Amino acid sequence: MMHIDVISVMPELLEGPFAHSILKRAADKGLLQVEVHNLRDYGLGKHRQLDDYQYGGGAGMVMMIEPIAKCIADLQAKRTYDEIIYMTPDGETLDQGIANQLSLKGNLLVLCGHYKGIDERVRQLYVTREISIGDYVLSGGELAAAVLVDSIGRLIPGVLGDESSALTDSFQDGLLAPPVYTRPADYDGHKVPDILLSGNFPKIEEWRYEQSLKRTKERRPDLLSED
Ligand code: 6GU
Repeated sequence: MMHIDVISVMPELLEGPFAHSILKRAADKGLLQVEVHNLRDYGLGKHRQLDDYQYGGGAGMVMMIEPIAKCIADLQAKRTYDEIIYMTPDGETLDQGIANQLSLKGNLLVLCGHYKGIDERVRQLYVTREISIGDYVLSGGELAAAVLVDSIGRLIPGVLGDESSALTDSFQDGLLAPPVYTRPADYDGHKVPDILLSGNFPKIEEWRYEQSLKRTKERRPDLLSED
């Protein structure tokens, strides 16, 4: 079973996403276990301090290395990690390829940043991979971690009900997904394309591929010109 530990100063932010959605299904099926660890438990002194002013001056507090190091050491006593991932806007941008790669791993540790960031030495000494979820700034890494873990969890074989459904996602083949329809076949004169009602599956697959290509050209030409 895949295991993902998440270190956070705001574990409440992660409870909702992990208790519901696809991740709950994955946990119930014994395919993925996600555990959130409260960094506050490792804070320094009676105030359980986690952050301090930055050397050299400047606005914003920085997360100290000692609580993070203690927390990681505790977790490493139980598990060996394939990757220690730091969620940060200056990391590599998450895409389907990264989610695919990480879904094949056994144990992951995900560290959520807060405040102005974490002491650079945490990154040098512990972090093996740095991931962002896009070019905008969130107040903390928690929501980004929820996105990352969801994108990984749904790719673990057996998590999704229909085994093939992750394969037909947008991006899985480098293209956007084609349009889909369900009942009624005619909604107030707005009809479902005839081909989908034809029962001719090879033709339907061809149509879907054409639609994927058309949609990708129109909306995301960058996906077609890469590599
Ligand atoms: Cl991983 N963290 C924060 N704080 N903001 C982000 C992000 C991560 N990815 C995009 N924006």
